Amino acid sequence: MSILAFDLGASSGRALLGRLTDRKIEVEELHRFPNDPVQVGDRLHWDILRLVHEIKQGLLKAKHQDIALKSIGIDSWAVDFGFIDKNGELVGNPYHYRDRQTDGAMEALFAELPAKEIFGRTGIQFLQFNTIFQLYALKKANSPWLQQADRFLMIPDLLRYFLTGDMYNEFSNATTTQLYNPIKGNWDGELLDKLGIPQSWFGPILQPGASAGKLRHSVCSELGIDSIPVYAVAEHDTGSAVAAVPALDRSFAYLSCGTWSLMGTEVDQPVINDLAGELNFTNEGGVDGTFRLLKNIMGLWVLQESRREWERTGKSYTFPELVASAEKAAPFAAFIDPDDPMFLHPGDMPAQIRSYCLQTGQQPPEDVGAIVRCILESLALKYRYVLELTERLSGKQFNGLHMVGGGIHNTLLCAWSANAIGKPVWAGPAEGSAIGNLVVQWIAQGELADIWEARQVIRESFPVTVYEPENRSEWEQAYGRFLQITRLA
Ligand code: LFR
Repeated sequence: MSILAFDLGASSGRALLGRLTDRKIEVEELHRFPNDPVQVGDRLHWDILRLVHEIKQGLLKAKHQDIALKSIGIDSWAVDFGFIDKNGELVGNPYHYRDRQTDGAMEALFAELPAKEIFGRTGIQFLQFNTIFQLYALKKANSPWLQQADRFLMIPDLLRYFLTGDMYNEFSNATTTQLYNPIKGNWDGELLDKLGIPQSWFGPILQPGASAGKLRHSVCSELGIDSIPVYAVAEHDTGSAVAAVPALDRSFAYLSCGTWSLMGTEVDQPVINDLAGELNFTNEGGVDGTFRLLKNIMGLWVLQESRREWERTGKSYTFPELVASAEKAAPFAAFIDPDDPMFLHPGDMPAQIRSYCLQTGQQPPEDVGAIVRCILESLALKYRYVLELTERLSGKQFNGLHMVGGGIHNTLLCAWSANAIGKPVWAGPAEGSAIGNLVVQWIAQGELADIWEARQVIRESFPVTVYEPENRSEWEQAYGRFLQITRLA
């Protein structure tokens, strides 16, 4: 019997079909579709109704291939949301977290509510696009949405609602709002009161693996299919990706590598203390009561945006071409801190990189190969920095790094990451989020015992490529210079 995972990522959305036979997972991409944000005037939106359409197309493809589906689950990136009014209708068209509405919102809110208190209550790192700041920005802008809103749903909650008619908030995503209190195990009512946000918007929280209803009658009759159970999975894509890390050792470090790079370790209890606050680490809710103690790193976004910029100016390169050009460029010529806020919004990244280099007294990279090399080396070195912070904060020592997600197709980045951290990188699987989504459905159905059996089965089903560290002394020296230039030291 097959199940389906809808995984909505920044470069595309996918419907991945999963089959589990004799402890072997097989996956097949049934449907792939664009998930581009839509700029309207100054605002950056989700194309939310198109996604409902694409999900239905995925279900239709299953029908046309005579695939009987036992269940489906949906995951996507965190923090974004929509509102439902009291008639059950969508209010407005959800914003994308890279919209500029939250520029300055963090600082403005901190003047009213100290950062320390917010972190103490939620254990979530400060990123300007967190839901709490998006809501604050909507309030400051007197958005009429706030008058119309009756319920708050994160994007996968919203899509699930459109498919099932049932409204639930899923746990892993709920934690990323920075409105959830992991100590209380519920929405932080006092925090919501202080922000002037109605508690009544926030509904019951489902754990990954809970039943979340079934396809509603209207969807089934439109598509001519029987109803299918829908599960809450780790609907935060990073939660699903970490569920799919094929670790055998319970104390492991991971890097979920895609548009974002999310690096950290899994913990049983959130780590909420001064050091975690100072290092701006987060505690995002995971599968089986775990938490992801991690830090966001801007990731391949800077490369993806550079490519888009080159394309806009008439020069198209494939990712393999870009990587090949980087390999030929001079090593360690210039570094950026990929997490500088100047790289957050969509835009002309090569120009931003040049201006970062000028500001930090470096010769800016000029040609494509030099720019790509600068991005990839800087990412690998930032991984080293964050891995060391993860060890310091968690008190664990890691003997290597698990990399999962589409970014592992970039073998140069994997190899350089191993060089930068001076430890092996174990890369795989690439479809981390979708596989994590699938295994949580199988755990819910009793096909897999728990997350540890799931990880074992993933390990036996998908190849893991090992990258051993090389050129240690050059990378060690480069790391010293990187820390100085980026002022991280
Ligand atoms: C990765 C991710 C990160 C989150 C960012 C924005 O896709 O979900 O975990 O910080 O996107 O939501």
